[in-house]
Amino acid sequence: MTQNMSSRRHFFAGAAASVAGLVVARSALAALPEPVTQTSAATAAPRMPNTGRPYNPVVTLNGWTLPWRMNNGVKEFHLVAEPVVREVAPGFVVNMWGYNGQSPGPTIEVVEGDRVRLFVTNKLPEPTTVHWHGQRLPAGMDGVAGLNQPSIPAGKTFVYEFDARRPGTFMYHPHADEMTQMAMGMHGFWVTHPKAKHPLISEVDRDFCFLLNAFDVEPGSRTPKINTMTDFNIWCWNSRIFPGIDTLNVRHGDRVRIRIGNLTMTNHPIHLHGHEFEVTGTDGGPTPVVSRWPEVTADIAVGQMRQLEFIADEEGDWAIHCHKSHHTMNAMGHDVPTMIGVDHRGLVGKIQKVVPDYMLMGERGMYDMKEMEMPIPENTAPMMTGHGQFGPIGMGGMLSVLKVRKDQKPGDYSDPGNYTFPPGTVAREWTGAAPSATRQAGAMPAPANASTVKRHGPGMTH
Ligand SMILES: [Cu+2]
Repeated sequence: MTQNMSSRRHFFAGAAASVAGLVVARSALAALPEPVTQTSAATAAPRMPNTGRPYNPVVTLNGWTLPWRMNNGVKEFHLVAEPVVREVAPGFVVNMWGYNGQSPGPTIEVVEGDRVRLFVTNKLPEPTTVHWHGQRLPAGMDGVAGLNQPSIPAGKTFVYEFDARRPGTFMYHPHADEMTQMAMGMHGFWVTHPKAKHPLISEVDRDFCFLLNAFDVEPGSRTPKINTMTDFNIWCWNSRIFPGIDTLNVRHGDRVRIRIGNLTMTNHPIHLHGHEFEVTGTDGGPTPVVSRWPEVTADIAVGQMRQLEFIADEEGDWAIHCHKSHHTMNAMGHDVPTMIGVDHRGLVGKIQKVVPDYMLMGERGMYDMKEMEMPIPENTAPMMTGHGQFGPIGMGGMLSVLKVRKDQKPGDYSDPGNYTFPPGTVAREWTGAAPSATRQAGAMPAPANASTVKRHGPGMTH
């Protein structure tokens, strides 16, 4: 680990040095729109369009929308690909690559039919490109390095230009050294709003978007491992983890759309509590009405985007999360054995000979850990954390809360705080006589150590 860390340090020291050398000449940038940088990881208010056709803007969870300049009827954006420091959760920052100060990059919002010009300045220590995932455009604008264009060398600015031909939900990301650049956090959201009423695109009261992304950050370090193929440990929405992901705050009765894109290496079944939704669109466009059915979980495969829509007609605080339970956890050592049912008395010393990192935890499940607030290395997210009004929530990663409130004002996206549960509507301890429990006939009697789970060898935690 020491060696890894020092080689990472060298890598980044080198990267920083070469980035410092890449001062883009002012004169060269004179004709470009001034790049806009965001330093905060907070959810920005929706950006109302001040030029061009009107539309109802989206809200990017823990993100923001890039302003544009109108130049002779063309919307001009300026993306800057650069190393960034992203606060993934309070107290946990990660060295990433991104755009305009953040990972993910800013959301780009345009209207169907807009002529769009995107300047991309490369402040990374290596070449990059931008691929505009899902867009109809000339092949030379599609951004695959070598296939569609020469890559953008470090220090250079390229320009992309095309018409936003179809409305929908898209994303952008590099198509040059993808393994490194995507693993480091380079991606962003793109929404093309319809130019007029569209039979398959409903007008919604709230329109949220976020990307699913993942990193492999060794506890105690702050730079992702870029060669990781499947063993990611930081499961993010827009490069944030619970409890760092902002809540989705809506007014009771609102029609809500949530747009989600998956840029990780695995699928994520996104599950919403308390409501049924329909998938009204993909990155391929709005779905035909006859193809829609009610769901409470939508699986979002790698490289896919989904638009979920529903009426928020149940007041309360409702979890929305990935249904893979390892994705609602934060960084954990990978060699933690399953210890449920193990009697620890007098065993810690012996176990530590076999499992050096072993701590006295987990014998009644992992629930203990969320209350223990275990000591953890500096700059590491706790494995599970976050508190609700009834206590610790015991999850991390890909989790947020849909807050549905009658008194949330239209257009107000601020967090209304805890839900006030109507009296008598919360599950509670039963203190009366309990009805006798029925067990399945013929069930085997449980042995004394019934809850012992056999360990299948080191690292068997998945
Ligand atoms: Cu997941």
